[in-house]
Amino acid sequence: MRHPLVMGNWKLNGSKHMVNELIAGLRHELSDVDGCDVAIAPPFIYLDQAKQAISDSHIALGAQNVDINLSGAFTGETSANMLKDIGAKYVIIGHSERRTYHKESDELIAEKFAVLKEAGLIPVLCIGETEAENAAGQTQAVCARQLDAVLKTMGAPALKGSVIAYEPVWAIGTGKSATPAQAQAVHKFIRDHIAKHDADVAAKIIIQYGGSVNDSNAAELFSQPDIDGALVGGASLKADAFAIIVKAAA
Ligand code: G2H
Repeated sequence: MRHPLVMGNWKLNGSKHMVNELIAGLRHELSDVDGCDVAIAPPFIYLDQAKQAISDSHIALGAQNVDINLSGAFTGETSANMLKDIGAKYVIIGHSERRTYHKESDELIAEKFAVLKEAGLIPVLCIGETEAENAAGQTQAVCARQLDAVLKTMGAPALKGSVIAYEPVWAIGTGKSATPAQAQAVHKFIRDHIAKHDADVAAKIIIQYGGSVNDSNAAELFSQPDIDGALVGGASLKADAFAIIVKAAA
């Protein structure tokens, strides 16, 4: 039985005031939630503040990115060891916004996956097709290619304990979520693809859905057999909406 994970990806949003307010709201709303792992991924600059604010709660800390280097002359970057040091548990990699705006390749993302595993952090590997790729019937091929970049360099055992987030790019921040049936079909494809390499890893790996998840559509998405929680963007910025999503997964 897989334990779902609902994670808030705050993206480029927040302030010192908002971090404290939102986390106080989450602590209040989620105090009695059991049966679902919960995490938040604030911007780097607020990670330490957030870590203090979630202390003694069951909310875990995530980060939104990592560099492949551990130290040295890499201006503006943050290493896996630094994230570990600050108390992060999860790190999002391969988000389509980084693939698009920062030109991150499948190969670079596989390197990020490797440094996170080495540091003992849990990668949340985002994969998913664009609208054009979807229209061209390439959804499975794109997801397979993005997964294979990690599988080829690391092997299937490296996926053990990691998290996959299927995020169709056309559904991100658009208010146009994939339907539960659409998402389920791709989640099943992802699990079957991993099973070709390692059936046990495939059966146990958490595959989140991401893309316009909100308090109205979460429950139906989570009712699908291969959807194990969500990576939530916009709706993670409001404690009440995020709590409804978490409770729908629990
Ligand atoms: C997809 C998601 C969070 P949103 O990027 O990763 O964002 O829920 O705003 O579509």
